[in-house]
Amino acid sequence: IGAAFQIPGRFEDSWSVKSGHIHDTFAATYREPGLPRRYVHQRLNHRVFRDLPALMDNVARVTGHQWEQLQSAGVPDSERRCLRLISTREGLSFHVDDEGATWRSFRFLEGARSRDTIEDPAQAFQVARAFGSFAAALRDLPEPPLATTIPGFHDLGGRFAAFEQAVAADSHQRAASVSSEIDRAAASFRNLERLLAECGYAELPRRIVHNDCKINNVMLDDASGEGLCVIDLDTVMEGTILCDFGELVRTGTSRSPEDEVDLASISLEIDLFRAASRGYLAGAAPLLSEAEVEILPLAGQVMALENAIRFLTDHVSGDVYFRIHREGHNLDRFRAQLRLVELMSERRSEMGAIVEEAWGEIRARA
Ligand code: GN1
Ligand code: MG
Repeated sequence: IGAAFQIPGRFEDSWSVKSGHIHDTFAATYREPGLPRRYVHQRLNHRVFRDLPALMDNVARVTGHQWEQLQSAGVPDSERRCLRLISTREGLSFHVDDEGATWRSFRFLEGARSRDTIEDPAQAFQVARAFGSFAAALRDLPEPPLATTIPGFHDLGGRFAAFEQAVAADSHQRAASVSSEIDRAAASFRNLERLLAECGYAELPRRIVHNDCKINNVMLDDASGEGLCVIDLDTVMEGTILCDFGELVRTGTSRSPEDEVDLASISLEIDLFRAASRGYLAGAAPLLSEAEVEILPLAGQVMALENAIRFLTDHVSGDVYFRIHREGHNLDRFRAQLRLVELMSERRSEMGAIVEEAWGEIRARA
């Protein structure tokens, strides 16, 4: 595959990067004159993303825009602060192999890594600021609008309807064994639907956002700990700040993994929430309206429930969407996410006070 791309060196070795639930990711070393250089090769999931050329056009435009911004601001170390796509030998952004699979390649980001769980507030701040700045940097992306790579991606009502359909179809005869989970998901959805309507969710501005602000989608510098580069740009398209902040809170304010089976061990850590709020607001400040800030305390709950519903849908449907590593994995993910919904619901007013305080500090500084 590497031979299809503009990689000057000789292939040495490659290994599989087992992170992410969607694509197949590999890293490889090539011996270039004088030094070994590493690249990332990804085989893209065409069942999840139906129009891969449109997706790659989005990614090329977004990374190109980031690169131009970094260059014109004279930021040192620019090549470590945004993804760098490698063109094919024909000058395209992707390669289709003999089996019809679509591949893309990036420069490997040396001396940086992502985390699946947050270790301390400083890390939460760094990840959050990187995502906030990412959204702010895209506010002047030139026309035309980006393609919608997954229709209805964060349409909670649509996700719930799909869930109900999957339960009704019950293609793997699993619904009966999870009937109490199905009821809890439905009750939680009804409750949140009402809260969102009260908070003016439908009127939120639509912007170009990341749409998948899971903490492991930021690369942190090994030496300084700085949030260097936002990755996983496949769902960058129109959306809301609520979903970005919510996904960050879902994944970054508990130290438990997404699929924790010991539900009693899951906790919401308010120091991590405070750091994430400060970081995100600092990064996205040039962009945010008051209405967007006001709804943020509800965001984590929304995204935990959205993911919970998607995991349970996938369990009932026979695990066709998210890669699983054990039997019942999507059900474990569902239970852990629903536990987070409960915890966040209990502490919503506390989170509200923190967001208000952090926003006040930023406005005072401005
Ligand atoms: C998927 O690809 P990855 O692992 O970063 C999913 C997200 C979910 C997440 C749950 C395109 O993200 O929406 O929130 O898993 N991405 C897509 O862990 O569906
Ligand atoms: Mg990812």
